[in-house]
Amino acid sequence: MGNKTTFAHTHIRLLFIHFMQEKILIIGATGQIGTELFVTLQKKFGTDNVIGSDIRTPNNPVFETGIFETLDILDTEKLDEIVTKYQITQVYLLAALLSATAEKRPEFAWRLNMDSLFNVLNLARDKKIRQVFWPSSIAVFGPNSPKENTPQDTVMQPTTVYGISKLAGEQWCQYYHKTYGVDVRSIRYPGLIGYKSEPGGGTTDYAVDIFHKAKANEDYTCFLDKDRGLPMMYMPDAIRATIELMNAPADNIRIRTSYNLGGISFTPSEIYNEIKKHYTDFKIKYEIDFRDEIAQSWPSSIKDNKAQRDWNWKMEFDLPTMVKDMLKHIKTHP
Ligand code: NAD
Ligand code: AKB
Repeated sequence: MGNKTTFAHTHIRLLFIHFMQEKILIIGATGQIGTELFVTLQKKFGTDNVIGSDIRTPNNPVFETGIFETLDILDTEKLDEIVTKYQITQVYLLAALLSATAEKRPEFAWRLNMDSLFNVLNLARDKKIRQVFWPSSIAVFGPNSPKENTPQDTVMQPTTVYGISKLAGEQWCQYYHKTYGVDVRSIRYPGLIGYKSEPGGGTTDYAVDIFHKAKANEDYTCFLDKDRGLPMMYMPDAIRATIELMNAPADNIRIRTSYNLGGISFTPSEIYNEIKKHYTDFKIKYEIDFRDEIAQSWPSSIKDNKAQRDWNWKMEFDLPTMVKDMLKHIKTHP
C-alpha cells in the first residue's frame, strides 16, 4: 500500500513538473485563432511559458503582456533559433493563407501552407519539440462529399487550393506520426466566430462581419447566398476543443489525419434572423461573389462522433446562445 502511494505521488509530481515545464510557441499568433489561443494558453501555462510569433507586428493589446517574436515561418533558421532560445516543447502552427485569399495567390498559398507544416513537423521528427497542433478545415471536403452530416471518412475531392493543401497536410501529419512517431494532432475546424479578433480572408468571414455591422447600426451586404448552409463554431468552443485534444492521452488519439468537428450549421438568413431578434431594425442584402462557389463545394453539416468517442468532445454553444454571447461582448469590445 505504502509503495503504491509513493508511486502515485511520484507519478503526480512528474506530471506536475512536466506541465510546469511546457513551453509553447504559437506561429501565426496575431490571427483570428492565435489571438484567442495566446490569451487562453497564457492563463493555463503562465505568461512566461507562451511565446507568440507572427510575420506581422501585433496591434492587439493582448500582446502587450507576455513574449512575442517576429517570425516568418518559412525562415527555418529563425524558427530553430526561437525553439532553442525558449526550449519550446509544443508548437501550435496557425500561419496559413485561408480559402478566399489562397484562391488569389494559389502557388504562394500552396508553398506557405505546406512548407510551414514541413518546417514544424521536421522539428518534431528531429526531437527538438514534443508535440504539434496543426489545424485542418472543412475545406478538405469537396462537391462530391456527402453534404449533410459529412462523416470523418468519405469521398474527399476539394476544389480549392486551400482545401487541397489541407488534405495533403492531413496525410503528411499521419505519415510523420506513423513513420517518425511525431505527436501531431489536428482538428478540421468549421468556420470560426469570435469577437476578440478579426477573421483573415476566409469564406466563412461573413458570419463575423455581420455582427460588426449590426453593432454599428449599419446594413450588411452578404457575399454568400442567403440559403448557403455551412458548419460554424463559436470561438470559446473551438479553443476548448483544441486544448482538450492536445491534453488527451496519446493512446486515445486514434485519428492522426484530423478530427471532424461539427459545430453549429446555419445559413446567412438564419443567422441574420437570430441577430434581428436583438437588433430589430437590422437589414441585410445579398451580393454574391466567388466565395459563394467555394462555400457551395463544402458540407452544410458535419458529423463528429469520432471526436466524441476519442476525447469526449462536446459542444456548448448553439446558434441562439452564440448570437446572444457575441452581441453581449461585441458591444463593449473595442
Ligand atoms: P488568420 O489569417 O487570422 O491568421 C493567420 C496568421 O498567420 C496571421 O496573423 C498572419 O499574419 C500569419 N502569417 C501569415 N504568413 C505567415 C508567415 N509566413 N510566417 C508567420 N506568420 C504568418 O487565420 P486563422 O483564422 O487564425 O487560422 C489559423 C489556422 O486555422 C489556419 O491554418 C487556418 O487554415 C485554420 N482554420 C481557420 C478557420 C477559421 O474559421 N478561422 C477554420 C478552419 C481552419
Ligand atoms: C475559411 O473560410 O477559409 C476558413 C475555413 C473554414 O477553413 N474559415
